[in-house]
Amino acid sequence: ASTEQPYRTAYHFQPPKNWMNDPNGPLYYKGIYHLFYQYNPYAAVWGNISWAHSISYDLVNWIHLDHALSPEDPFDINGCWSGSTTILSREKPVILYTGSDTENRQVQNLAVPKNLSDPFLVEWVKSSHNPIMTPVDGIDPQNFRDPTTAWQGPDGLWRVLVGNRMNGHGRALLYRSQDFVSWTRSKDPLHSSTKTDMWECPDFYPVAIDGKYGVDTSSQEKFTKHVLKASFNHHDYYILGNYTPTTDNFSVDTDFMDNGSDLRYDYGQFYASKTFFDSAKKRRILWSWIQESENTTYDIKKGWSGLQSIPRSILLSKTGKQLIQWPVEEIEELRAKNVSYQSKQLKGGSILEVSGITASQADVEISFDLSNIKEAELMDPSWVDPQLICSQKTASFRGSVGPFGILVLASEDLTEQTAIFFRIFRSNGKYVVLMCSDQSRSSLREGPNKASYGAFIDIDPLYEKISLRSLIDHSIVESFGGEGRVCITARVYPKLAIDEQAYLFAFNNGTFDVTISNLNAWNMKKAQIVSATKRRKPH
Ligand code: DQQ
Repeated sequence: ASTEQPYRTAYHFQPPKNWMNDPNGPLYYKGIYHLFYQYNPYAAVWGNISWAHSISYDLVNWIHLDHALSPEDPFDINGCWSGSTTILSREKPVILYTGSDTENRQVQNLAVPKNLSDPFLVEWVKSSHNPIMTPVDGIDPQNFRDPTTAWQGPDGLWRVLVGNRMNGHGRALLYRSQDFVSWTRSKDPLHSSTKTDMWECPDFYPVAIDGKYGVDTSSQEKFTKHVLKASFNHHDYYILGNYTPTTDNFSVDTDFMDNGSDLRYDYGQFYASKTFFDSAKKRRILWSWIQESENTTYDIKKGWSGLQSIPRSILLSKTGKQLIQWPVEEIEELRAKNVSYQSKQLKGGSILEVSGITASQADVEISFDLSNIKEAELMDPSWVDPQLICSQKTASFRGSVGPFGILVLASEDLTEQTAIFFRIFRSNGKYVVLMCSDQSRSSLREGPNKASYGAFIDIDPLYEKISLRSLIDHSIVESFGGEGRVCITARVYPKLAIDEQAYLFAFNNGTFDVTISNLNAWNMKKAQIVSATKRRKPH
């Protein structure tokens, strides 16, 4: 960040300039992490979509390479849209992606590395068989895109999903292939829903039951559940179920938009995400596009648009009912100066400044002990929409047990603040914990969208501390409640609280006292993100 560019981040992935959207084909190969992404080489708005390509040894520091795919062939002339990579036998990675063809039809294409002995996989060759899947047999050519990473069944055939819309509803088409070039569509989609619109960027992968490790996409381990993610309605939703590879039957535990079930990777700004299996550390890692919350005119003015989330490792929770996400451990290498408190009482209606670190670029962990939990407010049965409760009961709205949490990217006088906090309610002898990210006072500027985000979090405060971790990086705050049970990402654009003028506080705006059992805050160093492009010419 600089005076002219106060919203550039220090340790989130971003290209030097222009438009970026979906992460594509993330991959670990021969000691190197690869990230491809939807990119406009010419402007800070969507268009001319190419696959930009960057590599890393640690998921923190990155080197930008030449673009892997550019829209220059009849089968992708109107854009090289989203897709995935799959590692075939004998360590051969391939790309499947959507092309928007000469007639603006969506088709699926294949590309392979030009030179497998180049560990950076800089050059990619599009298959002479392209397009390899076309919108035939009644498939809507405008809604046929975003192939997943393929997986291999016990019969040796490869399977892949493609997002699709039929009669206004979302579905994941299933294709099978022996040779990865000729694909046959299965009669039935893997899954579909009448309650959602088009599914963009589907993702389908196993997670271990009661396990500490991620699972390879083609794994046939028994003790797994499968996750199906689809992007629609501006959010990334997922469902859990049991997948039988012999029949390709996916029987779900809960379905999309079922009564009250609204499982999302993130309850803030987070879209078109994609996972991959990291065979080096045996973990599954999630990447996601984090959009701006500002208007396009401002994107053009600042010359860039879009971030990627900090990659998160994903596991199934002990309850088996949801996923747990946590920033990859490598990000902790950037932790520098630390301040910490233990057993600090936070009286009702009080605020505590956490000084001594650069609060615009920080990693904060805090946990709370509640002693007066029985005094929690009664939950009104009509309060079913957590985001709505968070936007009505903002951080400045007094409660009993809560709101307590942190104020980040705050100005010294607190006129600017982004509040991440919890409120506890009582309901039928049980406790309900609400987590909010309140952007309503995040900026004195008029332009940004300041909507609040929120979710209920599966914590029983009688038995557990309430914990929060927030990664703060100039214009993004990624928050993880209850050790990764609820994630909320917000984009904010403070006018005063920039660089050294940003402050961090813990606060309790309930009537009852709470105790900070532990607080740790670190300055974050800047990640090294550099360019090593040969062919790209300046425009
Ligand atoms: N972005 C891509 C599409 C995808 C959408 C185009 C999701 O392939 O459906 O840039 O953000």
